Amino acid sequence: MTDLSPIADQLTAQAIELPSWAFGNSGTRFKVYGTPGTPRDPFEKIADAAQVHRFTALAPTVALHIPWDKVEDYTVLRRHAEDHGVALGTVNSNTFQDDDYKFGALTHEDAAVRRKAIDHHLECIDIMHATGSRDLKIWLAEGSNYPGQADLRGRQDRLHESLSEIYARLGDEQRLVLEYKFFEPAFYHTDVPDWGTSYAQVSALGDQAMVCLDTGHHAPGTNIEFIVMQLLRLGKLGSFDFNSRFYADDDLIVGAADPFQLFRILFEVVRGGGLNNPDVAFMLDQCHNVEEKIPGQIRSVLNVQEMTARALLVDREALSAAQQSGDVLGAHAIFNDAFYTDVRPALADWRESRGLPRDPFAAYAASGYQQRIAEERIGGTQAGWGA
Ligand code: LRH
Ligand code: MN
Ligand code: MN
Repeated sequence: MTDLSPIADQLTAQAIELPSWAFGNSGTRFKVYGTPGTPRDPFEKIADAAQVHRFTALAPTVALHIPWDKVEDYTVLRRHAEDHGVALGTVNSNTFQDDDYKFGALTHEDAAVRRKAIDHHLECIDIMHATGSRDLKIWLAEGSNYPGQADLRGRQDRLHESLSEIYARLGDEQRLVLEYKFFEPAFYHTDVPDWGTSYAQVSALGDQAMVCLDTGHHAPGTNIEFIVMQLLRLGKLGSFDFNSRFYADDDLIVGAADPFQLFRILFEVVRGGGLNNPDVAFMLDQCHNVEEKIPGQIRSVLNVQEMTARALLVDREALSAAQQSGDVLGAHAIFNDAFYTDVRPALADWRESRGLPRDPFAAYAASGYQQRIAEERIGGTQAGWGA
């Protein structure tokens, strides 16, 4: 059995933020399948997220998306979360579901549209004060479909102006994280397509602005762990949106498509001092279209934990020695030895020693929670692309 005691403290400190939208119904543009028990409002989404934390102790916070999670009084939502043993986390803005934003929001040619989009972000910051959230996460669905359609340079300049106004409103303890994505919904150019653009924009704002890296937002074949290394090296990796993909922005369970890639990313996190580092938020950004949502999130946080444990098990001293001596295959073998270590039995023991269930899936199933919500909740909301 793998001895986890040397890395137990780091595992215990691990915290992964859940997206509220993972608990609602979602799907593709072809069909959204309803699931019995789907939350009808943000309060129920948070109650469901709390179940993931209850059985894993890995997910103490829940990210909100505004306006999907709009409520009358956010201090009530905050207390509700606390009553369920979790806290509210990152606030995500949304400038991609309004007719006014057809040709952009923060980059729009029309000052009135930019004003509306900036005001939405200022409202998000007000919400963050009420929820106690630190991070405002901005992902922009802005770009163009045809060469010549848009003034690429002008949009970049307007983006800087808009972000500056939002940034100026942040409290001392708050941060702005700017997420990039290489395409979709725009198919020719995107205004924040890559880490370099995000880095350039946030660097121009100041220390409280960081980059958000969504693992599904890169072209196939991109060496994501290299980007992780570079952003950590530059002190600008603010957060992860973890998920996995086979093709594009698939939003599947993290670690499902390419566990080795997740391992390589987490190794660079460990190597670069990003683990248990308050500057780096570990979030999930996933949708569960065909699988059960709460167990889907349990699977996700366990996948991250398992790969974190393996990344922590890399014999870094031996690896450095092999690297320095030019021992190509030796270094590769040391790296892979950790990747191929099955840490699951040891993590079950570790959970038990902390008063947690050895098998969180079995414990959740036995709790009766799923049956209860399926009976009680009629008429759930669609996550994300609807309510
Ligand atoms: C965009 C994105 C972004 C959104 C979320 C719902 O593709 O990754 O983080 O806020 O999806
Ligand atoms: Mn994302
Ligand atoms: Mn995405």
